[in-house]
Amino acid sequence: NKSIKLQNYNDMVYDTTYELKRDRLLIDETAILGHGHFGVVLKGVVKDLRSEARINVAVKTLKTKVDVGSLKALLSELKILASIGKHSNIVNLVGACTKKMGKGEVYVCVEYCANGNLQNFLRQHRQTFRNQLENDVLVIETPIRKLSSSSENIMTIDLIKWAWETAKGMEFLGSKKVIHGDLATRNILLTADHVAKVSDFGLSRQLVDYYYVQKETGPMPWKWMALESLRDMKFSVQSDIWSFGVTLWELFTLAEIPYSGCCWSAEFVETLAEGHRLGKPKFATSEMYDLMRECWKGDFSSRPSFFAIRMFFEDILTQCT
Ligand code: ACK
Repeated sequence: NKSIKLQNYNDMVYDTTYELKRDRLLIDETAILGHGHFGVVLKGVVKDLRSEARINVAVKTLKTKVDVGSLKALLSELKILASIGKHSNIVNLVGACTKKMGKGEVYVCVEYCANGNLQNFLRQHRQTFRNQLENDVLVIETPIRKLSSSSENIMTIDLIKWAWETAKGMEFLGSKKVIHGDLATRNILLTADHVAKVSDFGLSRQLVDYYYVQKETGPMPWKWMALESLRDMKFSVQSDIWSFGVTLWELFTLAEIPYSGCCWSAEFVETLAEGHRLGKPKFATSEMYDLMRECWKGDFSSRPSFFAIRMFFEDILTQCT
């Protein structure tokens, strides 16, 4: 009988070096970036104490001050972000206002990612996408590059770069024993330079033990969830690998809806258990599709690691440069 210890947000100490005095944060109340798990995400600017530099941030706020569940979730995200340190492929914490605020009021400021979420970005660039696959072989005449503007055409090489960057972010999270729990292209953000960063740690947990069992049943991203998560609500780094596989599938279909037309049902879980999986994306090689299928293995211990996935894409990129 495995005892599952979940590092509770209450046990985790928030690193107060991240605490921002409220007057260092200027919030643009009119600039709503979007709606998150717990509330509105607003655009803001944080003034650096020493250099007087101004950093663009996304400010996460709560829907209502009385919603204890959302407050807990936002504090949990804050504490995880503050404890794991920074990585170039995660949306890093800039600071937070938690003290001397109204009751139940918190502002969590994270790096601003000017190009929004990857799902929207892919959909917006579908029409002008340049497929670089010919008979299942990548034909790359342009080496890895920086997109010069957001209106530029995207190509297969860009999808590969975003897959690699996401894998690096997830490898980092895994090394900190953090499971994301909601990995999907909607939760990957693109910076002004089109670097992919893993975002939205609202459902994430820091593991003490091997896996955790979800107790509360809220809305679940079931199309991205591993078989063992759907059946037994078990989450682990390996269940994040499954979700990564679905995220790859989204990338290489330019953000089609997985299992389109399918509704949540017990039969859905049954068909997965019987071995039914998403089909090969139009813009992926057979090798990439094989990798996705590895991520969706029923036996979670047979799935590849984020290290192996990162290396898979790194190898392709080094061959292209
Ligand atoms: O792609 P979007 O319109 O931009 O949808 C989401 C929405 O808020 C809910 O999460 C936006 N958002 C969240 N975090 C950030 C960020 N760090 N930078 C820019 N936009 C953000 C996001």
